[in-house]
This record gives sequence, C-alpha cells and structure tokens, in this order.
Amino acid sequence: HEEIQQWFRSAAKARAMGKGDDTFGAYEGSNIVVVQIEALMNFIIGKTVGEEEITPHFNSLMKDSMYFANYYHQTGQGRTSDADFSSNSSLHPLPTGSVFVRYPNHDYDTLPQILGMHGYETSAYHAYEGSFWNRNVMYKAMGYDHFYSKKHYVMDEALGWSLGDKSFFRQSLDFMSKGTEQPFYSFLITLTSHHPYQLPAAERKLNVGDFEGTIFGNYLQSVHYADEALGQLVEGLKQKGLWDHTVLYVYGDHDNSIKDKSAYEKFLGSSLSELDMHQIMNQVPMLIHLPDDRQAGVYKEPAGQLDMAPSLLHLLGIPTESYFMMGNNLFSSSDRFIALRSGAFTDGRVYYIPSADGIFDNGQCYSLDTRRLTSLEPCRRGNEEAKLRLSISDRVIQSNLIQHYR
Ligand code: GP9
Repeated sequence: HEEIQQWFRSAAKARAMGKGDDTFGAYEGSNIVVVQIEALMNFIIGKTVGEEEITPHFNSLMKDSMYFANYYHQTGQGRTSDADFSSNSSLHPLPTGSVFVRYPNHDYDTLPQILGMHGYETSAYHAYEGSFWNRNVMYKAMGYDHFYSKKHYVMDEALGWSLGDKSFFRQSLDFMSKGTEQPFYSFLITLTSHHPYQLPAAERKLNVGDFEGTIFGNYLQSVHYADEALGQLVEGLKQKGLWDHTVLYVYGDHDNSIKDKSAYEKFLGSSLSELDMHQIMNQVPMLIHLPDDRQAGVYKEPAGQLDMAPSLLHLLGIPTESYFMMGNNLFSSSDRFIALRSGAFTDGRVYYIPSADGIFDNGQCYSLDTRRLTSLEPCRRGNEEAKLRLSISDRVIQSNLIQHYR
C-alpha cells in the first residue's frame, strides 16, 4: 500500500510542476463541454480523399485550438466505456472486461464528482439505451447530476444504431442551454460513426473514389458525417452565447477495428512500418479550444486519455494533489509517459510494442527519432514503469483501494 500511495504522490507532484504558469485557474468557472467521438482516429485529420477534406470542421477548429498530434487512446476490451472511464477518472481500464460493468460501485476520483463539489451542474449525454455499458448505474456512481439517454431524445434522425449525431448535438445543446445552470460540465458521446459505418446514400457526401464499396470507404463517409455534426455543435454553442465561456475538449474514443494495412497504405500513399501502423491504430485526435483562442497551436509531446481530468482541473484552478489520478497534466512542464493497456508505451523518445506473449525480450523497441528498431535497452526502464502503472491501476480498481486511502 505504501508503494502505491507513494506512486500517486509523486505523480501529483509531477502534475503540479510549472503549475504557477498563467494557465492554472485561467478558466476558473468556465463551462466544460467534452465531446467523445466514436471511432475517430488521428490519421484522417488534415487529410483529403480526392480533393475533399475528410474532417474540414475539425481542421478549421484546430486553427484556434490546442491540437495534440500524439494523443493515444488507452482503451482495452471495454472500448467506448474504457475511453470514458480513463478520461474521467484518470485510471487505466482493466486487462479484461469493462470497469463500468465489473466495478461500477467502487470508488474513483471522477471529473463529474469533483466538478459537482465545485458548484458545477454535471450531465452525460448519449442517445442510446441507458443500460448499455451499464451507464445508468455507472453515471450515478460517477456523480453526474443527469444522464440524458435515448429515452430523452426525439428520434427525428434515425442513423446507424440510433439517433444521428447532428440531431443528438442539437437536442443536447437545448438541454444544456435551457435546463442547466452554469457553470456546467457536459460529457457528450457520439454514436453515428460506429462500426460497420453504414450510412444512407443521402448522408454519404464524400467521393471516396477507389474506396467506394469498401469498409474503409464507409469509415471515411462516417467520420465525415461526424465531423459535420461537430461543426454544427460549435455553431450552436456560438449561437447560444456559450462559446466565450466554455472550454471545449474533443477526442476520439478508440480505433475503427479495420486492420487491413493495405487500405491505410493506399489512403496515405506510402508504405507503413510496424511502428507507423501501431501509432495509427492507437492515436486518436484531441483538441482543446480555450475561450479567446489562447494557447492555439500544435502540441507534439505524447499525451493520452488518462490526461483529460487532471488537465481540465488545472485550467479551472482545482489542485489534483489529493486525488488518486495517474494521468499527466498537459499544462505541466514534467516529462510525459504514456502506457497503453497492451503494455505498449512511449515517452516521446522511444516506442515499445510488446509481443503477444508479453515477454519483454520478444517485444520491439523503436527510436522515435529515427523511427527505426533499436536494441531493447532504451525501453527496459519504461517497460518496468508501464507494468507498474498498469498493475497499480488494476489493484486500485479491483480491490477498491481509493476508499481506504482517502
Ligand atoms: C454504444 C456505444 C458503442 O452505446 O457507446 O460502444 P463501443 O461498441 O464502441 O464500445
């Protein structure tokens, strides 16, 4: 127990490094809107098919935002629920199953709960069955004041699994602007760009050329639709007068489950190494839009989903020292270390890909400078650290340790 608590203390110390800079508390009292987009991956950002941009709205938002070019999803088998859990609690998901389903009643330091204690009205929005991923139970436990699920929405745009993202955003914005006190924390989870990416002809607006009729082409159409919906959300926030006092945090939840390397090579027009492919499958886009467009630019340091809660708390001036969080503060000057659920990790200098048997010596250690394989030595310490972090997180979750440590 001492080792675990010590680990959390030093993580908190690293997060506080450089905290005195002018971003700590700079957005105190702002609304927070987080949008988690289904299967949105980083490799399509800024890219075109034919002459057309795939994500024109995300691309234009990037110009006024902080864009994290090396942001990793850290999900496991719990997929969308894992991205949600890791982002809001700053712990790793489990090696098997979903925390939402297996341990919803254990203690976590979650963003909605902390913000609730600081006077925020907190809501989760997702237009699907409330029982899916055990959300009805988990969102209560996470401290949300409200959970708007499928039954709260008018089904006026049937797409894919449920309500289309455009109507989902429009109706969610109505709930937010009419029935919610400011400041609020709103966590929105989209759904339309879900596997297998089938949209009706009227919503397939890209000319995907040779990808027509393939799942990869359908994926491009789906994220293009999700991007247009995101653009409408931003417009809606502006029209409702919320934009100037809202921090917007947008990210993708996980990969698209399409593993055919040749499709990516064809799309990107170059052959891909194992390192390239691993990063493609594990990087999701993330941007933070701050009121007054401050700090806009491209941030290349590695970052990941566990970093969301501590970073947003930093902007609001809420110290995280007393919380059991594992992620980085993206506004601190400390070194970054990102462990993925598979045991892969990066510190921005090396990138380690584990083998299926989990034996360190059978894995691959890459230099991110040369993007070539190196000896295993530069990855040895990071491998120990990644293993330690994952096992601390597992123990905290499974044995419900936070309630003892508080
Ligand atoms: C369903 C949605 C999809 O509510 O969140 O979850 P996924 O299948 O991507 O984990």
